[in-house]
Amino acid sequence: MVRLCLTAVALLLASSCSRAPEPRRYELHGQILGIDRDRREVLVDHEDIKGFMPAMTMPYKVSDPAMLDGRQPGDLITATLVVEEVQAYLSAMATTGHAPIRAGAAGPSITDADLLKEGEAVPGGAFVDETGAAFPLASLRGHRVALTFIYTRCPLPDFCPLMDRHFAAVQRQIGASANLADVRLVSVTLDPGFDTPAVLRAHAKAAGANPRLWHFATGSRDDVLAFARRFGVLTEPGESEGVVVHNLRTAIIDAEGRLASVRSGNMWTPADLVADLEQASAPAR
Ligand SMILES: [Cu+2]
Repeated sequence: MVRLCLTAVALLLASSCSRAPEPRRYELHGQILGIDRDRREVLVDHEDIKGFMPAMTMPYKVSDPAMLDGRQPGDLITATLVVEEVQAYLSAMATTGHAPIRAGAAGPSITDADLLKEGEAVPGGAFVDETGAAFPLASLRGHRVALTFIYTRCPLPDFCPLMDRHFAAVQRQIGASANLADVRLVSVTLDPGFDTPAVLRAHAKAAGANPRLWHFATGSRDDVLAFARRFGVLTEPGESEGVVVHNLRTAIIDAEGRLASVRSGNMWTPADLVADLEQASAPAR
C-alpha cells in the first residue's frame, strides 16, 4: 500500500488581476505524524477543516521553526492554518495531548497493483492538448518527459501553482542546456470538466509555458483519472463546487516511453527534477 497525502482546495473566486487577498485562517485539529526540521514542516493527520478541506494527512510548513521544538510524532495539536496568496503555513500551534499513531492514519490508499512500475511502458492516455488537438503521449517518443498533474482552479499555493512554478523553472533549464534539448513537459489536468483546451491555453500562457516545450493535457474524466491513478494520484470531489481534493505526483518518462521515476508531493526542487531527467535514458543520437 502507498500512503497518500491529499489536499483539498476551496473555490477560487478571485480574478486574476485582483490585489493580494487577505490571508484566510482556519482552525486545525490533528495529530503530528512526522517532523522535518530542515524543511520546517510537520506531517499532520487532521480532522475536517471547516470551510476548507476534509480530513486528511498532509505536510504543512510552520511560520517559525521554533514551533517544532519539543514536538514529537503522536502529539495531538491545534493550530491556525494561514492561507496566503503564495504560501500556506501553520501558526499558533499548541499541543493538547499525545496518542499512539494508529495504523492507516495516513488517509486513502492505492494498492500496488494500480501503480506503474519503473521501466513499465506508460499508457497512452486519450488526451487532447491546449490547442484542442489529439495528444497521444506516444507523440513524445524520442523525448524525455516530465509529467505532472494539476488543475487550473487550485488555490493552494504549495500545490498545483507550485508545480506550475517548478515546471516553468525546469523549462528555463531545458532552454539553457544543450543536453536537455529533447526534454518536454506535460501537465495533465485533474479537473477535465472545467479545464477545457481553451482554459488550459489561457493557463499555459499565464504560467509562461513555451508551447513547443510544455503541453497541457485534458480528456474525458474517466480517462484522465484512470491515467492519474496509475501514477498514484487520487482525486475526490471537494465539498464545494470547483474543488478537487488530490495529491501530487510528478513522473519522469524516458525517451522510449517507459516510466523512469516518480516524485511524490511538493518536497522537491526544479534541480531535483532536472537530476531525475538526466538519469532517465535519453534518446539515441
Ligand atoms: Cu491542486
